[in-house]
Amino acid sequence: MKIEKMTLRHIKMPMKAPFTTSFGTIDEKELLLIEAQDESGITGWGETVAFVAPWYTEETLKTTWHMLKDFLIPLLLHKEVGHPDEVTTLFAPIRRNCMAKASIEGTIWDIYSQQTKQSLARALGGQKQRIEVGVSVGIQASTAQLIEVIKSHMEKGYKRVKVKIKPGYDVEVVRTIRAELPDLPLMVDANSAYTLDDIAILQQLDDYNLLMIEQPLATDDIVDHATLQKNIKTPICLDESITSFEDARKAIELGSCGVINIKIGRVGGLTEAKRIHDLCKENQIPVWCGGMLEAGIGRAHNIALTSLSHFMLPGDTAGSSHYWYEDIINPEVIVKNGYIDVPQEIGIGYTINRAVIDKLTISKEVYQ
Ligand code: OSB
Ligand code: MG
Repeated sequence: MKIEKMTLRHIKMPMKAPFTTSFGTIDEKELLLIEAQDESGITGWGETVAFVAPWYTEETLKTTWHMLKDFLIPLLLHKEVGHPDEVTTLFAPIRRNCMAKASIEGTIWDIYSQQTKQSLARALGGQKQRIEVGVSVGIQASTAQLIEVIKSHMEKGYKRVKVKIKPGYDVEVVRTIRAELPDLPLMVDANSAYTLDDIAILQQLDDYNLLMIEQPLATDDIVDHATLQKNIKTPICLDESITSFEDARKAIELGSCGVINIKIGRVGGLTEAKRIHDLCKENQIPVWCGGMLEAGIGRAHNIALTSLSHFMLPGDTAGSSHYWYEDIINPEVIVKNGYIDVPQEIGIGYTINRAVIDKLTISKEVYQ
């Protein structure tokens, strides 16, 4: 295929409920959509997951726009691409900027799956017909409110609950949840809010039968996490620290984690995500698909990726209605009894809702 035209749109979506982590609150989501068209008129879509501020990783909406416009789009436009894996080679001269790379690589996987007349899930090698999903709950105003929110998600059938923690909002919160909901499949995510000085607090979390503790220490660390893992029983799940296959290989070698959360944007695309999946499978490190409050296109890519066999734990891919009044795809993503059906249609398996996208668009640029 040859990409002959790319359209970049900046959209802003109101969220049904604000989402609070150890670093702040998001109450609306801004993102870039990339629409790529090949020489035969097939279009593929991608979505950026970087936030407006660099609290999760260093990328932001504006850095992804800059990388796409000034480097990545020029590298891809009018070039012959055989297989989506080749995009990694094409982008090799550009350091990091994983979220920008992933968003554009997604368009190529989408077009490739349409060209080869298969679902995106199948093009990636996915076999599951349906995937298990959980839900990530942000920091709430009170523990009573948190428990109410958790109960409402359990009623909807979600397979596990993740709660955000931060220093001062941790052991006591987990103790209260456990007292009320002893059998809940529960995990916590710190988004890097602790250091090794907090080891005594993190050790106390061992008493509450948590599935895992996600990213307790620094975003770029795998050394201190290895030390921590030797001192706690609960498996550590790395999120921010794993930005590539090489990071995953080293973390596994060092014993820095027992679980890895794979996010397409964080690792630079579906090809790298699949490589990390395969590595973890070989090394018996369970993986699950993380979430970045994606709109429908990113969500569809997450569902396709999660259909790979070693995504053996419920991910953070909740249903569209958990986040959005109106999603940018049709139908929206539906969760039933904690499962999402993996679309079997050609491509991502959802249609793009251009009317909603037009309504949400702040600006747009065309490259050809
Ligand atoms: O750390 O997994 C995270 C949301 C934004 C940024 C980082 C994270 C999250 C979530 C929510 O936990 C996942 C989701 O519902 O998409
Ligand atoms: Mg996380």
